[in-house]
Amino acid sequence: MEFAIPDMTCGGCAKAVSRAVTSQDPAATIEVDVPVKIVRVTSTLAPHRLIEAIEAAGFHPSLND
Ligand SMILES: [Cu+2]
Repeated sequence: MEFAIPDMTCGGCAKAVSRAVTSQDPAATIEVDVPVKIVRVTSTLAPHRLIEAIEAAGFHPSLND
């Protein structure tokens, strides 16, 4: 799945988002592209679980189709 996170602007944000995802699914594969503000995640979890975790870290993700 792929999330657009417009307020992810630097490596620190990327780290915080990655941490939020792995807190929910330690086995998740995460690919962060800061310049285009996109995060790709391979996980067995439902997208809303990860959205909630990323929001709790202070960001505003939306799921891309
Ligand atoms: Cu940042």
